[in-house]
Amino acid sequence: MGGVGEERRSLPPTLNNLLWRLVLLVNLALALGVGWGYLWWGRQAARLQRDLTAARSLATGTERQWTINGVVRAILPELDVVVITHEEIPGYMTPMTMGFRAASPKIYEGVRIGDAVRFTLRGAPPNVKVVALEKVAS
Ligand SMILES: [Cu+2]
Repeated sequence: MGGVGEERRSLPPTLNNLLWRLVLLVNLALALGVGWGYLWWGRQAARLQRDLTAARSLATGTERQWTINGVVRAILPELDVVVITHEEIPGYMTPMTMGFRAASPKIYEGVRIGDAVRFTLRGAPPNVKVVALEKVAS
């Protein structure tokens, strides 16, 4: 046992302590970085999956359905068209004002221009129709 010799070779207690803290900090930073990376990639993967699903259903013309909010801008009974400013239609359209064909004239009965509505679109894009429409408190 060369007690004296070992003590000389080891680092002074304060420097040793400092190094440990540094190691801990580096480990913590790495752990946080890796954790954040996993979260970020997880979110990216989920988003890609969603986009892929949306793109596939658009490409194959699969029937889909959305229920979204909007405001009625015009009603054209002779065409069975309701012009609506609509919010984003996930995987299909960005927010805009446009005309939608109604599945039947009953759909827009009692609805007035300026009404805030919640409506359901159904069909295989771009052949979608309004199948339900109800006024909401604006
Ligand atoms: Cu649109």
